[in-house]
Amino acid sequence: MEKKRAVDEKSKDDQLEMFREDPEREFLTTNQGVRVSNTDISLKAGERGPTLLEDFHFREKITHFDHERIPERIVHARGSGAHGYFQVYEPMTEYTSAKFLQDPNKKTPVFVRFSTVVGFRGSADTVRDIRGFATKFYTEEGNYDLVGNNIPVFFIQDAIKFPDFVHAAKPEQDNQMPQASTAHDTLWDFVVCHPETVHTIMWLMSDRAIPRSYRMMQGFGVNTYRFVNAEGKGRFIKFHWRPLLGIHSLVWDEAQKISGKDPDFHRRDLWEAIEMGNYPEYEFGIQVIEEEDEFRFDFDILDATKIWPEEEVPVKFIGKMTLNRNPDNFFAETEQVAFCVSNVVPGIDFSNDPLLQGRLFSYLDTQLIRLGGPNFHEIPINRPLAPISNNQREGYHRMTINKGKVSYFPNSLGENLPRPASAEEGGYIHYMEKVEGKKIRERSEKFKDFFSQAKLFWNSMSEPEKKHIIIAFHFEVGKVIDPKIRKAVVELFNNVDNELAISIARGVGVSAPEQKEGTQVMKESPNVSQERTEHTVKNTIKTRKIAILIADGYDHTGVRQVMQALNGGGAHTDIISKYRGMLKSSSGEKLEVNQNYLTAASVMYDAVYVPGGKESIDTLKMQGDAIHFINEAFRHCKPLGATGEGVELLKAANLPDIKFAGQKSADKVVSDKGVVTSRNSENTGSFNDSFIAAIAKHRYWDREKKEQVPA
Ligand code: HDE
Repeated sequence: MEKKRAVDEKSKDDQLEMFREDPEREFLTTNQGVRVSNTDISLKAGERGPTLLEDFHFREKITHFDHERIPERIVHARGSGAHGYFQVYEPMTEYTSAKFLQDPNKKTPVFVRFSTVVGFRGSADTVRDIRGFATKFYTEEGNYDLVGNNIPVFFIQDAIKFPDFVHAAKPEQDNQMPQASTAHDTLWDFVVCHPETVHTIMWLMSDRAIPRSYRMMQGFGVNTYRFVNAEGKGRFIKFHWRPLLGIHSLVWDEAQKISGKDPDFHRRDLWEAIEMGNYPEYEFGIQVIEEEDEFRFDFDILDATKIWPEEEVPVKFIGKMTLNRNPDNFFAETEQVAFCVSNVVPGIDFSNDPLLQGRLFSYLDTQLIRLGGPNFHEIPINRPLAPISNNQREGYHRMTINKGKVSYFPNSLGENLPRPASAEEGGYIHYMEKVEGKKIRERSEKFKDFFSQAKLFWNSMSEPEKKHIIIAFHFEVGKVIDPKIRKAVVELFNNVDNELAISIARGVGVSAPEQKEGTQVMKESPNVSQERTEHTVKNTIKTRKIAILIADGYDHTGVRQVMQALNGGGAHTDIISKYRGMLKSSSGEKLEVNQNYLTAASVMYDAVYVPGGKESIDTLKMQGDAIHFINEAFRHCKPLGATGEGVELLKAANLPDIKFAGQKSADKVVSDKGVVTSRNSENTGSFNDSFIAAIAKHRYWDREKKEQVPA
């Protein structure tokens, strides 16, 4: 039995250490510890004879292999995890008694799992989907799981609809298509049958659903929870995470291409960032509504299809989470981690949000089948740091050897222990909310307003974001085969905005709908927009990936200067050329190529730089792959930089409507819609500053107006 331990940043790691196996044992053995003399040839009756049943090593090896898989999660099957810690900024005593939210010096260990929702375990990372953002806090009072998403609202209002929704969203039941995509008839049939989905569908069609990185997306608890302080005062709470690197997304064409080039794009990005010491950080925020204000809003605060607009209920940031360690073993940790919404600690409680109420049942239940029985809390990644003491016994794969005779309460044979704890002793006391009512299958009236917040969302988008939403509809609904569903989608979204509906209609072969009475809503909430929100930053290039295109005869001084500046700002640079190996500069130095045109593509980078060197540029100009690299990055609105003769390569790519640095004023740096050029390839100082500022902005949406770029 594990003893009580102090909870600090290292304590989960220490606990896991007891279960880690050193792979460098000298001899191969069976699971019984018997040394194996041959693991390559099975025991046979003669060189060409049949295999013998008595070959226990063969049977054990094959049997174990045959049973290696466990069922994947019904939703959120595809995921990636990381360890880290959480620290509160100041004591939250006024709001909650939760101990991990009191002491700013305390580092509470966490394990986070990010995921997509619809795709199978082996599906691509960059599909259009909501992302899961689930956090397990190993607090001194027991495990607290905050199982959130990167979009603050949900498709349905009542958990009883979840199986219907997921059946409609998953591949269709007759042919198991399409994989990891909502662009098909059953999903959109579900949508048109359920107007409550409209608000979340707006978010799903937005750039939120194609994040650049797990490290650059927000997280939301979605459901309404409760904080309860030591005096027993309760308040309604919504949880938020905001990434310190800013909130950034891919563009749709890019996301689709990455699915082929690197289906592990987000998993790799998270893994590599942590390996390199670029630890992802997120601030933890709360929105608070006092109990007496429960009915003050024009939405029901228990409705998970609604946000609490930040203009009405501001977010207070109360702490920070840092992810600083990759798992040792994907299966043992990321696959076997079991998040349960019902895992709460004293000071955190639930609300009557009907989606949350259903979730409280579902998560524990699903682990029973997925992890094979009621003892999954003993799996190392799920073990709390707080000691466990109760009378639960036996079941599949029980690890704990409970000593003594007594496994019941009350008892006289075992000093009546373990006994329930009072509130003062840390016992969990459920919030004493007064509840009364008739047993009915009904929702409150405000739940029936399906469109106001969808309109609020649409009104709050910047122009480029609106355009992306329309393109998303063109793709998703464009793939729907049944014309009556496409028409019904247009009619449904005509309740949100007539211009939106007309734009959708144009792309999906449906006639434009008339303006509906009373659908104009003027309200905005800029924080729902990724471009307008105060929660993003656009002043850092930390951890961005920059591709540098070169060939033999490149200008060495220029490359080194620019690389130094980019790396100095925390960005990662890769040298890309036709072949891997070494390249020779015009002055004889050498540089190693990290990727070739087949192993890399512009979609895997945030920006592209082309240094000078006449011979290098003459070669690149003749390479379609190099020109394509530039065109594609331009089309995806990424910053491009070029110095010296490098400018000629950008010119050769026929980028529409872009001003370049001219031959005559060598020192002048020209920056136009994220394309930064300078004819000076020896002294790149002011070029570096402009290029870094351009990369920090991430994307130049203005360029989307030029659709003639062939990439
Ligand atoms: Fe989940 N959800 N969900 N969900 N969910 C699961 O639990 C469920 C909902 C979320 O990385 C399952 O362990 C119901 C909202 C995440 O392991 C399952 C409803 C939100 C993860 C389940 C919802 C989420 C899950 C499947 C009511 C955002 C992955 C495997 C409609 C707040 C956790 C599992 C991980 C996983 C049920 C809705 C987030 C079946 C019934 C809303 C991040 O129990």
